Amino acid sequence: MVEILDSTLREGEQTPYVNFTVEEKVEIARLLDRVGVEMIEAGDPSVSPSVFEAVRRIASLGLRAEIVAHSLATRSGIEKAHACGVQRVVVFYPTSRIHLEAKMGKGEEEALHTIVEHVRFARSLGLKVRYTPEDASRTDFEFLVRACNSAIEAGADRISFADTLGILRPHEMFQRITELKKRLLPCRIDLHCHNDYGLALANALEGIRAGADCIHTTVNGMGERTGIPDLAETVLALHNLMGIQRYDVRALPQLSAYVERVSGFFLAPNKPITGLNAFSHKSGVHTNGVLKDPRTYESIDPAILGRERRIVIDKYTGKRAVAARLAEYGVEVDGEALEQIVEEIKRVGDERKILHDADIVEIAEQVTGKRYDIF
Ligand code: HCA
Ligand code: CU
Repeated sequence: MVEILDSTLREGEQTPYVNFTVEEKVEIARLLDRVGVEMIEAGDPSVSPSVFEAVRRIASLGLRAEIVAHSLATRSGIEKAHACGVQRVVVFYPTSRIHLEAKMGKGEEEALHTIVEHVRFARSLGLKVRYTPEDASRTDFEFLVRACNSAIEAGADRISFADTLGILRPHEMFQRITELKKRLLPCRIDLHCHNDYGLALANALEGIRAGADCIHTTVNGMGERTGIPDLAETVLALHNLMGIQRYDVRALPQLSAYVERVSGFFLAPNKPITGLNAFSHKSGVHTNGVLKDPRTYESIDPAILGRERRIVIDKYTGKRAVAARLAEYGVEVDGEALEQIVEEIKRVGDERKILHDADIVEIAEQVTGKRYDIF
């Protein structure tokens, strides 16, 4: 069974200039629970008092999702996670040589010791443990296997394969997870894929195909640098492309819009699923097709998300779309008049003017010499 862990409240809050209030985090957690994600990564309680408070509040809500706290491999970090009342803690500690040498100033043996000690400590407090080998994708494979198996022996039941810099290509992700599955002791495998080359979701899906268990997401794809897979894109890929229909697809647009508003992190119009243009059609060829049968240019029915299709009228648009738009206002035109209206729309469009519906009706009035009282 494929699972989703949403990390909007942890990875997502690592987006430059994004900070949520405790109340906003509680609301986001509730909306995530409505979508039905299996795990919510609520934050690293060591970051600040407000992050601590948010994790504590969310852990006490009684949500369906398992609530997870993130922590460096330190006793105080794990103790704080425990004090928040979460079910699971993430112990993260890097394994790549560059991170160990340049950042931590530690050797591999020392790293193994630290990982084991802190996984054990977390287990001794009764917490479930996920171990994250940070920068796993750039880690010597034999050492990665040793680090993960040491963590599993110490009590971790999940490993997060972190492509921290988003450098893998999908076929490489498939190979790595296939190998890891052969070499790791029994555990579940999470996929934490960064989007530096725009490959995060593709990598996650290949990891799942190779037998991994869980995809990490954030709402609107937020996170360090270019973020990680977007929750809505992930859910729709599972829902439409893989037939996994466990999540509440309709709850996604509201969640995305809420997070957009409170984060000030605005969506690009071409953002899949939740972006303004995701269900917009423009050229004459496309609009003609969609008006005859939406399946010509829509693989996703916007209605399953509670969204509506949008036909943009400008110089690319043909007669059918213009006639349909005017008909919405009770204006019936055809033949010569319709052709003249489309011509005028093309002329105005060439001047790069944006045409609102009122402008289109006005053009129809000019052409037909009639008056349409539409507003
Ligand atoms: C980071 C840590 C992390 C951890 C991922 C995970 C990463 O660098 O901030 O716990 O699965 O990308 O390695 O987000
Ligand atoms: Cu990350």
